[in-house]
Amino acid sequence: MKVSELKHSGLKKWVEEAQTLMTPDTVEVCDGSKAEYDRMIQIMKDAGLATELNPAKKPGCVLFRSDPSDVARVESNTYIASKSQNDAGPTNNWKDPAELKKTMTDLYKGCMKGRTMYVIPYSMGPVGSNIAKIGVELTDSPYVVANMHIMARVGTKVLDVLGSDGFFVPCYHSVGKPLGQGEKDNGKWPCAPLEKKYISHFPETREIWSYGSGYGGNALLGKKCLALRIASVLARDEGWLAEHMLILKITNPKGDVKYITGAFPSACGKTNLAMLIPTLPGWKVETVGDDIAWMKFGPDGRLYAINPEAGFFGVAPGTNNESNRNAMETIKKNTIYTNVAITPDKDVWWEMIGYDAPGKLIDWNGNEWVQDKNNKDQKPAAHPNSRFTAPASQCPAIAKEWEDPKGVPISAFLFGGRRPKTIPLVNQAKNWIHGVFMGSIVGSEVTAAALDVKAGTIRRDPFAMLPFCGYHMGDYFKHWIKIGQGKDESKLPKIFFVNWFRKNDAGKFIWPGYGENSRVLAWIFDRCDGKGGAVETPIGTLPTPDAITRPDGVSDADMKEILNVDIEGWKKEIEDVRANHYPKFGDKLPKELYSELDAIEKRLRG
Ligand code: OXD
Ligand code: MN
Repeated sequence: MKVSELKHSGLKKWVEEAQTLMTPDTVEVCDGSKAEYDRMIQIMKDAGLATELNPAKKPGCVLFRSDPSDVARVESNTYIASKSQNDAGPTNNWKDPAELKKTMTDLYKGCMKGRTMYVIPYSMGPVGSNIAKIGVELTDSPYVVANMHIMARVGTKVLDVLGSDGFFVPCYHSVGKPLGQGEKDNGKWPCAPLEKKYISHFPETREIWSYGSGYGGNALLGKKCLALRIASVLARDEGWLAEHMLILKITNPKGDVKYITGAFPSACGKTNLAMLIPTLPGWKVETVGDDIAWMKFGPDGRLYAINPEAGFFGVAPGTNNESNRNAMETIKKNTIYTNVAITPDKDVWWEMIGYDAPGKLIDWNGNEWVQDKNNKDQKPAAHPNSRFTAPASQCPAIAKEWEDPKGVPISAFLFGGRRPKTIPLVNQAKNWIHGVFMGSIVGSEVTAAALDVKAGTIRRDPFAMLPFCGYHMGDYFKHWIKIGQGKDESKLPKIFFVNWFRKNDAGKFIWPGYGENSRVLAWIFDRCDGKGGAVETPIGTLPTPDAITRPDGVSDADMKEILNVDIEGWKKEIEDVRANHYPKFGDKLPKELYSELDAIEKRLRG
């Protein structure tokens, strides 16, 4: 389809203006077809950017290597440009929208020279669902087009729903590397240097402008930019929730079904939990989503969730048949790999894939790499934030309801993070507001998903939304409190804090995690029906010592330790929240949360 054929006059005008500004050689409106996807991959093979993997082992799969400077989300260059700085809040990078647009307009001038501008109409959520939202991304990256084909619903069917005057979120994206006369990428991933990367959000006008990066959340604008940062603002204004949460379906041995969502900071195993294979006999877990949940109240007063995405953009290292067999099955075909290593027979390999590197690999930088297990300092073959992009429909555990436009009714919210000490295996909130308090203090040991945070330290990441909330976090907490106000609490999801990552004094994980987490999910399932052995403690409702069955290797003493209320540790936790965490949100921090803090402290003092 040509731009002139676009039926939506606002869309047509916006695309034409962008064309004048960015001066691409050609413009293409994406139809979302398989032929289009294949053509994008071919263009990138021809440009030396995509390598076809062994069709006997990984049919329909390709590998990309990004520029070493463009390997993760850049939070330092991510902006919330609301009119007032106070609306973005102290935890977002703020810029004045008019100034930022001026700076970026200068960058966008002529930025697509020598390239094609692709117009990608996309739907976050099943096409036509009343929970779904439409975005249109303009990009000069065929890599982005191909990834968007997998991660969202794209093309003509979205334009049909948009009609001649529907609402869409306009999204600009350019890799920021115009080509001179006759110049080609020649196998070099195009992007701009760090100081020219901008991932900008304009919450009042619902716009996204991204420049200079071709990687993940910086460039696939439906995911973090639309489905979280812009959607969080829409959700606040319209009374719903846009959350950084997985959605799973769990069935007990009697065949009763519940749906659970969970918020965990990046790199805490959300994808693994969403695809968990229970070790508990008779239980079944199926996947609805692994990263984002949009939730609205249904006519029955319950919260219904949809997964706005259509694919998984998962971290490869650590994914193996033990940690996530369903993911390993999902990514056997039709998958885009980025920054993993490649074996001599053109299969993929990464750290902790479950077997040794077979021979001489090519690492994510394109260099020869031979595994040296004696060298603890050997650089990894796959980048720690290397990824797979795979269609959700290929997941063997995908729930049949995953595309239900109504969404699925949620019984429980989980919050969690990597916490080696203090935080017990599982802890149920006493009520909604206590649960909001739990969400507000989520923290985790930092790993590699973001480029610019130091590994190894504990970063508080309330609701796992700190990098993804499009407005002031204090107002966000208020929104969560409001969602529960005046509601029948029996219909609201029950809230739980979980921690699979407790370590003993030798630094070893006490709880085996993965499939064994089904034991904890089973307790949560029963608690939603008011069952399951439970004791009231100063920090919340904990399982009785025998309420959760022991996996192999977990002794009674271990269990006691991870279900213990560490009074001294909690006093420190409370002190840290009061002194260092809550003050970050200034006077917008809801007083209800300080009251919760006071109440827990009082209970801890006994
Ligand atoms: C992700 C994240 O999902 O960083 O990639 O949270
Ligand atoms: Mn995420």
